[in-house]
Amino acid sequence: MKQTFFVAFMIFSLIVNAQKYTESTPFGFDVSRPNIPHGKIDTLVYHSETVGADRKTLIYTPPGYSDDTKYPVLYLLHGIGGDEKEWYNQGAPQVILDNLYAEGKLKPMIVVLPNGRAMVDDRAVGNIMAPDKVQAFSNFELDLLHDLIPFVEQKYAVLADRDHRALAGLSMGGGQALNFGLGHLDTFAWVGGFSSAPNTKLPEELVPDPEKAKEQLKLLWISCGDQDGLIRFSERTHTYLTENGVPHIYQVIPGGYHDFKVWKDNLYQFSQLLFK
Ligand code: FER
Repeated sequence: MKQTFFVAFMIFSLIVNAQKYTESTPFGFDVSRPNIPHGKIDTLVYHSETVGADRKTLIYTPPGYSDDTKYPVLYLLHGIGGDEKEWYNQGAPQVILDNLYAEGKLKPMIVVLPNGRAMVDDRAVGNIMAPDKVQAFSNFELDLLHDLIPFVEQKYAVLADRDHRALAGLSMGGGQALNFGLGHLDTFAWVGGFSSAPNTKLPEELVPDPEKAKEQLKLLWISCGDQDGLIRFSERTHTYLTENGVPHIYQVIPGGYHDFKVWKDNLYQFSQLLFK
């Protein structure tokens, strides 16, 4: 009898693990394929009234981008040690997304990779934890809403409404995405926090009106590696959302640390859900 239970348990485990496996990223998802169409990464400069300076942003346009079509936009934010090039240098978003387009798995979208440290010297140098630098991640809210989004929307062929705007980020950028996205549901309908940092507002401040959030959100994605020392910030948000009946995806990545393995996996999965 014991043996029967053991065998049944083993079969059950295999099925559960197989499902987990198929959910995660397939081999080669982040390896550049030469024989498929490629999108384009450009560095642009916009004037920020908020900061009082010209600021850089990277922008990825999808393969076959044309001014004759209007595109939705994902704003994708970096972490405390990064800048507008962090995703590009370490996360290969252009490779991951090119590959997804080649497989027909992605709605065509523009991806904006801003510098989320809204201050005159926005480089990730010196003490990246210095209070003025941490404060600059919070100040980015106004830069994003009043300077960057209007710039993107006059420069590119963009669907300029909440249903076609997504905001996501990693760590400090995850906190920003949850704070600004959930704080401005009239601007963003798609929100994702990857391994969100301690800058994430308390859940009851993030979502003071669960009914409104339920009505307005198209997607709320929260994820974190189970080995990440910051997981409690994702967990407490998830618990509150569950208690208040706000639909969301909560993904805990087994064996996941605070690194780009997790964030690339997140981008791969999150991007496929957008604008559908
Ligand atoms: C902190 C720990 C981590 C913190 C920020 C972080 C502002 C951010 C980490 C990252 O962006 O990777 O105490 O305080």
